[in-house]
Amino acid sequence: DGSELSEVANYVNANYAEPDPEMFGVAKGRNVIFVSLESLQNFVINNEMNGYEISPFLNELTRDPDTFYFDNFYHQTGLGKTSDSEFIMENSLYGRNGGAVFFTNSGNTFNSMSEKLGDNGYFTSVMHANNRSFWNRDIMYQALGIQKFYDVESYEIGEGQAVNWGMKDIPFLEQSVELMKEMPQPFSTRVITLTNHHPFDLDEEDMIIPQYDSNSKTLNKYFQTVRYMDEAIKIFFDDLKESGIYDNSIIVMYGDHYGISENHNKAMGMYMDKEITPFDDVELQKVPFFIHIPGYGEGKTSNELSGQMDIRPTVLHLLGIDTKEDMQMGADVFSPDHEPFVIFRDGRLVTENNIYAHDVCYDIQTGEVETDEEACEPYIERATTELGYSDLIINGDLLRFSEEDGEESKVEMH
Ligand code: GP9
Ligand code: MN
Repeated sequence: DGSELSEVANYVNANYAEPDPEMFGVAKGRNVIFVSLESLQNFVINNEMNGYEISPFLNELTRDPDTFYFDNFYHQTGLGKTSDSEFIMENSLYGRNGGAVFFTNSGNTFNSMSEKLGDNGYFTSVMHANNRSFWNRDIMYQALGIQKFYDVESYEIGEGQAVNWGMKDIPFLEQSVELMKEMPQPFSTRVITLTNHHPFDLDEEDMIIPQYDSNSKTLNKYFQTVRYMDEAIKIFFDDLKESGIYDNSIIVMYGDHYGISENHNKAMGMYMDKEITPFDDVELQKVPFFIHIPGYGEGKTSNELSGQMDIRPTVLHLLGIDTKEDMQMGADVFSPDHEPFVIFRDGRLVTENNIYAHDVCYDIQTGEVETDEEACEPYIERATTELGYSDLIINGDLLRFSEEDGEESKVEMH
């Protein structure tokens, strides 16, 4: 009921991080183009495989003055995979423990980033060349107040333009820019890539680098599909520049979740030249996070410990939109008060000094078991509280008590 909501609100308010006035509104009025980078883990960035650069364009971006690159940033998804990442960045709340919140709670009231952008005059959409009902997106997008879903029917998939799960990233992104040209501005859209998806199949002609040579076919092929996606993003930036959309936009890109599961630890161990422990497993959950602001000039690589929960407040603040009243579990990464603390859906956690995984508290510097027995305790308690509050909001549909207009929105299909 309402009293549970105010208990959660107290917790959220206590953790609110005031935006940095230097950053608040630096992208005010611009379009925002989110790019969900399928299965992209951070370990490939600025790294190579048997002498081949894996992600040359993204690597270049890490050194680009118009780009902030976060190299200590974690995905926080659970079983809902891509859909969980969408849920997290829209709401700054955790997905469900046992299943995809996109299926279990699509009837809830939310105060999503898209809805908020819509209230601020933005045209909001998602672009993804898959069936609209996959992950229950068509229904959940209504609850999230997304105005239009450019699903597979918005795209023309020519001969040779599909592989693996569907439309290849290069033609998908090319056609997406064409569709963006028709959008009313300012717009906010989330472009969801697909080619770098398990089992990482590619057509011969799209293999820019060779496969790796471990005992895991999955890992071997992963490097190739990452390389392909990187090429697709490069072309996407060029197309955006050509279209004239680029200068008045910001481009926010994030890895949605891991691509290489623990089942491939032996092969990962060969690649990383060490045995993969539960400690390493946590660090492997880092995904790249980029904020590209054309013309900004003061971007850098940030080592701030952060995660997907932080996307919503960070981006809204860059656009000059306040989030003080919002029920968010994350915080603005640019805020001086941003707390370096990341909680996973399964209860694992990362602090500045420790990683906690499967009942063991590790020293983050050495990867060895932490000698201070109490080091992780307060954070474990915080994690339990925070996950519990997020669940309370979702299970109790508590945000319906804070809805002012109570309007039902309708998502338009292709
Ligand atoms: C499917 C795409 C991939 O539409 O989002 O889903 P995933 O399996 O990564 O959750
Ligand atoms: Mn995915």
